[in-house]
Amino acid sequence: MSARLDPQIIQEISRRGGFTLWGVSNVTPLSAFDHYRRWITAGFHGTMHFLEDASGLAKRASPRLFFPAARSILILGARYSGRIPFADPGGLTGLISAHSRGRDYHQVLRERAACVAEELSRAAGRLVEFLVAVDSSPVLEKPLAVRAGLGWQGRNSLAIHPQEGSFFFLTEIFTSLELEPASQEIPDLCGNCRRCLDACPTACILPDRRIDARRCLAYQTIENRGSIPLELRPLLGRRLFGCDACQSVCPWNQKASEVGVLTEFLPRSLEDVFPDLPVLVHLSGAEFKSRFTGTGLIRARRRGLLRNAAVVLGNTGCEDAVESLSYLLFNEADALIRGHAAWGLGQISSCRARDFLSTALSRETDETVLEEIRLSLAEDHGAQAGMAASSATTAVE
Ligand code: B12
Ligand code: SF4
Ligand code: SF4
Repeated sequence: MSARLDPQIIQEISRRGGFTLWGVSNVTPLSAFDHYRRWITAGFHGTMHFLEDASGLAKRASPRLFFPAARSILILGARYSGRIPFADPGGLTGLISAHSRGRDYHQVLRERAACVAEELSRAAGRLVEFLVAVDSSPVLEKPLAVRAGLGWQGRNSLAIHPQEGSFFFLTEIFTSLELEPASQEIPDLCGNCRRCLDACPTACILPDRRIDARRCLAYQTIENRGSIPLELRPLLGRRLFGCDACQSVCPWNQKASEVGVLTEFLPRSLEDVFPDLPVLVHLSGAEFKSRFTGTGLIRARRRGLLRNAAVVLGNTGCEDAVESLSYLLFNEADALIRGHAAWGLGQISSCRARDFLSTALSRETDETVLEEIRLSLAEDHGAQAGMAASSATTAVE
């Protein structure tokens, strides 16, 4: 058997690959899987059915099954920035969360991790088998990161490092190399803090460090393919894609520096952080693709993003939003988007907004949209719109 790679070499190769955090885990079963299984059984994953298939469950429980050739797992952390480098333009703009303001992290990290794996292979002086996982693979990334000494799982459920906070992505290289596993874990440093629980707009953080994803605004704006539940829509504020509330308030992020943040994840323009919503609602399918291919926003698809835009426009409570919302209500082919546009107009509830709703009532043919229009006309949204507007102005996080 050949000698194990020197940890110093692994560190240098990881750093060169752009990863500021690294650690090694063995491939033995993860006890955290028990919490995961209970989470699935309770239905907290909502419609993310890819998280529940039988073969995926077995692989999450036992990482060895994910890549039978693996002897070790190198877990890597790559930083993105939690700060906003532009002044908030306000008005009819939405907010994109910190993890999606640059290039799609899946693509970037897959490429970078493959380079790291090849360098490791060269350093080992022999051909090494490896398989890279980033996010979408059936791997319990956070419990593995804890086992490899990258951080602890905070009350908001995310992996946190004492110097780097939690604004980092996880990537794993499953490898046939025998690497020295981390000798100790970073202890839980949440202490008595409960800031993330207090800041979560929907109170979806469970007492045992798991999330009821169905109520999480990241799930609603990114993963949910259908209608956003009525009671959650005002809580979106101006969040167009993702949510950072439970990370922004975390003291470990407030004291973290920006050293090592990957430039691929930085926004290139104001629009990458605060997109102009009237521009967005006019995007055709082809224009949407051309603007968002290569970014994480493509995951929500045009349908999801315009649905979210309609909710955010409604949450502004602003008369200026009526034009964009009525444009969607009368011109959009997708009933899901028209329905949310009707809701948005109901939130504004000015004479003009109500006129548009009444006109649509006589023209609309889709029953789900008609239901949204009726609800919007029946309810007095004045008070709610005021509430939403105030949450919208405080949502830069
Ligand atoms: C599904 C998923 C989601 C879902 C569900 C989130 C969740 N927390 O479960 C939704 C869509 C809501 C989501 C949102 C986000 N996500 Co996400 N998501 C995932 C994914 C694919 C699986 C997570 C999972 O297994 N959840 C199920 C629960 C049960 O597992 P868990 O959170 O690990 O819970 C464990 C603990 O509760 C532990 N446990 C139980 N009891 C106890 C008790 C104690 C004391 C302790 C210590 C632990 C413990 O056991 C559980 C099982 O392992 C991972 C990638 C991956 N393959 O792992 C990314 C991942 C977790 N997401 C990530 C990110 C960036 C986000 C967002 C920040 C994006 C955004 N800004 O909008 C938000 C954050 C929301 C939040 N607070 O979690 C990163 C997190 C990086 C990090 N530093 O931790 C990951 C790792 C992706 C990546 N490759 O970087 N996400
Ligand atoms: S991402 Fe937002 S909604 Fe989800 S747990 Fe964190 S604060 Fe709550
Ligand atoms: S905000 Fe406080 S409780 Fe929540 S994860 Fe950070 S340190 Fe832990």
